[in-house]
Amino acid sequence: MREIFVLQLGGFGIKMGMNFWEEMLKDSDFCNDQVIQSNNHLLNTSNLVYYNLHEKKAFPRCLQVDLGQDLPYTNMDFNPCNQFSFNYSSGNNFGFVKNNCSNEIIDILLDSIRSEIEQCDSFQGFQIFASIIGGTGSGLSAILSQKLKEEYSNVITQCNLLVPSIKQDDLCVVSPYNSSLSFDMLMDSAEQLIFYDNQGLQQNLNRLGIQFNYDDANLLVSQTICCNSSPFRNPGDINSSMRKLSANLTPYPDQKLFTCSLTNNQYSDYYKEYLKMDEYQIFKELMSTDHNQASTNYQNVWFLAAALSLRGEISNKKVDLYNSHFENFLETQYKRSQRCFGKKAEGGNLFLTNICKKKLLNYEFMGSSIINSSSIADSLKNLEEKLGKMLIPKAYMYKYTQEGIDEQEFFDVQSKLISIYHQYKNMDNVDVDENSEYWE
Ligand SMILES: Nc1nc2c(ncn2[C@@H]2O[C@H](COP(=O)(O)OP(=O)(O)OP(=O)(O)O)[C@@H](O)[C@H]2O)c(=O)[nH]1
Ligand SMILES: [Mg+2]
Repeated sequence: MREIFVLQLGGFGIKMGMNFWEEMLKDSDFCNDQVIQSNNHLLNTSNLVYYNLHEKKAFPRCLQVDLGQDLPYTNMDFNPCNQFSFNYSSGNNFGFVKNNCSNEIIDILLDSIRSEIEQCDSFQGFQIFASIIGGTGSGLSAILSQKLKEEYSNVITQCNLLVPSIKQDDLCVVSPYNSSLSFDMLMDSAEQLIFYDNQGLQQNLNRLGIQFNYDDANLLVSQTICCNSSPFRNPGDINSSMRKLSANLTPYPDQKLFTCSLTNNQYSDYYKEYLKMDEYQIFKELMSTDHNQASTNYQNVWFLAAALSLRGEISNKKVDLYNSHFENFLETQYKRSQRCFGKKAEGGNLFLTNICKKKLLNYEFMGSSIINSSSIADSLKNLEEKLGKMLIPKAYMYKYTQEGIDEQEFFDVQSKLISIYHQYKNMDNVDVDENSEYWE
């Protein structure tokens, strides 16, 4: 058993996480309102990664925290000991959360996490769901990730983060401050940072003929996380784990920023279309900009590594076959890797592909990807530019300095964003024969 513990932090983290658990339930063999007769019963189920036994009920293994408001109603049962709402208003301010939550509240949360982890058999890591646009999600994810790193240094922390969109403005005027300060701490403490943004999610929904709304956007993200983590829960060709994912996706320590795509979803019209798809199309979708759930562009970028999680009756032979469809593209990417890693990558090196034969509901095929590409430079540049614009007049900065954040911190974070941006961009400049239009 390799358990994972989920932390749902702030408004987005909690709402999207609720969808995630509903998806997980569809993918599991028993419901959480079923009374568990014995530990043996639980041991025989495949959900152990996500469920624990408490008062004869199996609950999602998670912590849900919002500072300012009550948690939303849901049909599912969660362990009440792991649900927290406090009478604070963060004022959309990362600084307020960092200053006011450091001791008292964080200790309560850590106790709760500790008691869950103690019950685990072979704990493998944390998944954090949060938006780093507002105050609560940005502050709590950063502080908790740092504390967890100190206490559980040998496990993996994967952060699924809603970040500011590139072209759309956020509802929160101070989002550049919150996102940058949180990003800085997460870079030091977490192993995987996966970016989603509402512009990217809107693009996906519009493609399916759906107007953007939070419920559908959250469903899309939750299904993607569910599919991406299915190799950890189900038997597959490679015995996957969060650590294996990290090892394969992260060639250099700072290059741990990822984007995600999903091929299929619950919308029936689209599903019918999807039935006609073959492996070639699945693969193409997983690598195409219009399926990217962040608003970064895959054209003319370098794919450092990708993990594909495929579900359904897909054979290894077919996977090899679709690799051969993309010979030109792969050849370009391989040449890049030869320049950058001193070693020419081969199919298996670039793509960590996991096939899980167990279907999810009635979906014949579905697949998701986690991609480490230099496209993420778009998102970093966006963040740095928005931060830079606010730093010149130092707008709203007093609200953060009042909470104990030093002015210099903002400028240090800006330098860090620029430095990581250049690391990705420099890789793009490796001179190889381009086959840039291939995916679009
Ligand atoms: N896709 C999606 N985006 C959301 C949702 N809720 C909020 N957002 C976006 O995320 C940003 C941050 O919102 P929250 O997650 O509510 O913020 P928070 O972490 O609770 O932080 P504060 O309320 O500022 O303390 C908002 O400005 C919205 O742009 C949601 O359910 N789905
Ligand atoms: Mg909130």
